[in-house]
Amino acid sequence: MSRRRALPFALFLLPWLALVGAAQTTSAPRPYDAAREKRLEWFRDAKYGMFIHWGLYAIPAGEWKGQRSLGLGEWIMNRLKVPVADYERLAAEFNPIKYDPDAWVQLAQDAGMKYIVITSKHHDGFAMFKSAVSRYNVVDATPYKRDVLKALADACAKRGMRLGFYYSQSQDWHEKDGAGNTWDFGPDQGPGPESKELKHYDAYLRGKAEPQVKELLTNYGPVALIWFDTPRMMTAERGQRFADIVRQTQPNTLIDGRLGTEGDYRSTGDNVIPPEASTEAWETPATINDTWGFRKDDTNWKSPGQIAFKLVDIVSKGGNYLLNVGPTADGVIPEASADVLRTVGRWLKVNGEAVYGAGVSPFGQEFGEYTGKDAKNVRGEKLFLANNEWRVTTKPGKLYITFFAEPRAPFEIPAMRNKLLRAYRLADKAPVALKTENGTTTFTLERPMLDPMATVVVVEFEGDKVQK
Ligand code: JFZ
Repeated sequence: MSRRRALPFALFLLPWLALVGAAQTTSAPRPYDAAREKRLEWFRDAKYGMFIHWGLYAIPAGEWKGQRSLGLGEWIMNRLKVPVADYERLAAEFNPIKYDPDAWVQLAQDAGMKYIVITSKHHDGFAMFKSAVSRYNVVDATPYKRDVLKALADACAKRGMRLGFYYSQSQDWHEKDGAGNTWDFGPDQGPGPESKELKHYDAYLRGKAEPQVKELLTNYGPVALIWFDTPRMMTAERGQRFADIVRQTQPNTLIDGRLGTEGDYRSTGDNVIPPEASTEAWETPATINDTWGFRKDDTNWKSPGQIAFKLVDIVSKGGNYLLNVGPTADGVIPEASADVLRTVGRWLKVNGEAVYGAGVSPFGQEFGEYTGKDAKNVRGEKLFLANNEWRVTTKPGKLYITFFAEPRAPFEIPAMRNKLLRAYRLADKAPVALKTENGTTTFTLERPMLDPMATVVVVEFEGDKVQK
């Protein structure tokens, strides 16, 4: 990215870097690494993935012994300070008889998603796979007795879907030496700037987290990526131990941006879409409602139009969209969320050329701007007023202009020096007339718009890249 663009992007990244506590403290472009670029090739083209948060927390689904727990469904153990001895008993109830991994993969494909990332072990410490280092896993501790990740890996292999695993490397509320469980095992660290570690954190890392990551990379075929998270107390040295396990076991497996040491791509804050484009690989993890793990009271599903906009917005800024679903304890992805995904999938079937493998916007004015007033957003940052009416993605010799609102005036193509050749609607190839006057080219999109949710106009130009 250009220097002019790099600064706002860097400022934007700082707050979430602080939150994540990652070792990365700057978003300065990293030195070119040919091996990393090679690993990232599929990821950069894929653009759209399915995140799945599934675990024991789907049983309480936001309510513990009649008490509603606010916030993220998968955090219920922490929010209500449920003792390990009580929470553990959920395992004896976990019996997802409706689980159909083929149906999940089919849904991801119908949705137009190109990879799946599923929680293998969330902060609650429960492994959704057979593990030799902890009996607290889906095979050894539940009546279901089957390895749900293995079944998903097989379904993915059969259908040509890439599969990655979320693994909470740092927080493990089930283990006395893991990070995070202060209610059973006391604080992780002492007070003051020294914040001396009070647990045998390395014993947990070496005894459970590292061997389990090794198991994931050994027993489930090719692993597209490992999605580490919340790197508490993850020093560079500890992070590197995980990175070494990944590289030594499966050299092509990607590492996300929340390991605690440099990964292959950057992860933004949850549901955060940056205001500017970046050519570095990045991903926004996002919820389809307001929780990751299933909550029975959360049906605040984003609409297909909102999701289509976020996807194109992200792609036009160079990122990937990892959109989450939260299956029930029975093993069902809530039908209302599946419907939303399939609607976006139908749009992608017709308009996917503007998304998969597409490059960033050569312009940027369409993203919006910071307000000149003193307004702040809910994160306390200077308010960015996003413009959500249209976005631009690119391929050699082509601009894809996606309209999320119907243009009611001739649309001005932002200034560029390349000769413009022709324009047409992507969905039906209907020609769109270009009109050039005083060096400005406009077109008028027929009303009503072909697809009121989002209509793409392709503008072909001379040369591969936009010259400004
Ligand atoms: C983490 C988890 O704690 C959460 O349960 C979920 O799995 C989510 C995908 O990741 O939560 C985070 C991590 C980082 C940020 C926000 C929430 N962040 O950087 O803004």
